[in-house]
Amino acid sequence: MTEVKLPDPEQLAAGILRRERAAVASGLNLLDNKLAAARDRSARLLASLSGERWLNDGHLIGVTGPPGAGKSSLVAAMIREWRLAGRTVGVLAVDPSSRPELGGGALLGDRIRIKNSSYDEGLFIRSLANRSQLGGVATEVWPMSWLMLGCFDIVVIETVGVGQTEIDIAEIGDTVCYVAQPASGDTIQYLKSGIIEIPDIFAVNKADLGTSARKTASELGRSASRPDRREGWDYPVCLVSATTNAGIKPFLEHVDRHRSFLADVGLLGKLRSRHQSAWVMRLLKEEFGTFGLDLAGGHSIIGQRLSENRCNQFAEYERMRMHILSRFTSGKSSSNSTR
Ligand SMILES: Nc1nc2c(ncn2[C@@H]2O[C@H](COP(=O)(O)OP(=O)(O)OP(=O)(O)O)[C@@H](O)[C@H]2O)c(=O)[nH]1
Ligand SMILES: [Mg+2]
Repeated sequence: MTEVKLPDPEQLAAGILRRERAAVASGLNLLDNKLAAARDRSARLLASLSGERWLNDGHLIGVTGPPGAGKSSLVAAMIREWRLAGRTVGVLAVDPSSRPELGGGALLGDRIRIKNSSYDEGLFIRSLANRSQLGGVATEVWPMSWLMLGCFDIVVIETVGVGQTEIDIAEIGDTVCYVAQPASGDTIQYLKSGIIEIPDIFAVNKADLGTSARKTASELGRSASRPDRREGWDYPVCLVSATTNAGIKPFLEHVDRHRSFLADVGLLGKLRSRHQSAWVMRLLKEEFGTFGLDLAGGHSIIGQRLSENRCNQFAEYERMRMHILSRFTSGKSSSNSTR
């Protein structure tokens, strides 16, 4: 078997922070590589990218909703506005349209290129085919979104689905936008029955269809008034049309307003740190199983260690991995603290 040369994580991190496209692409590939040697380097890469910035800067936005609601079209419209305003954007599209039988993974990219033919340094799109099929968002999407947060003002994650996917996306994004399809009762039923969490912002797309979109918007407005709403936030329902561009600017104002809200009430850093802990737990469990989690001290010790090093949870993650690996190899199985 030929050995694939893996990039040096520290050099890669430096290139990513300078927003070099080749470094961003290579970093994302590394995070997506499941080989044991690559996992070591991925953890080192993430550790060298961590810092205060990850608690305070940028905006991670999840865009989710049922198939065909117009998520990719809406993301393309959002990108156009952001780029006009000079903001840099990274996109992770977990896009079922990128199924190979439908012609590959560039649908969103193609759509944007149509309007924006020149090469754009401030925009990076990565399509991930078939990553949400096991009822949730694949674990690699989370570190990938954080890598992008290291070098873009705005990072968007587009996912399709209902149920677990929304819960997962709510554990990645600062702001979750739900794109609803006009005249589809499903979303309202899911909301009422609590199957989906309340997203921070609703976008009822295809407003150009007229009455059906307006009706869906007003029904959603009523259904979203559940008691588990976050205090101080108004959960706006926006009517938009990705095709005609109607309503996109006001919708984006709500998106920005949500980030300001989180920052003002001191929730942004807390939310991110909580999300990071949840994903570190998931990554450790995926790699080592519950036995591995126990070797690192169990849930509460791991949670405590992560919260003590909030700015650099990936470095903490790397230390825990190393510890578990050494325990595996030395054959010890005590579940004491890793200190
Ligand atoms: N009339 C109208 N059609 C739209 C609008 N936005 C998207 N569409 C159409 O809706 C269809 C689905 O759009 P996509 O953007 O691919 O939807 P999606 O939610 O990303 O779809 P999946 O990723 O496959 O789940 C396409 O045929 C679009 O042209 C809109 O604002 N108005
Ligand atoms: Mg799509």
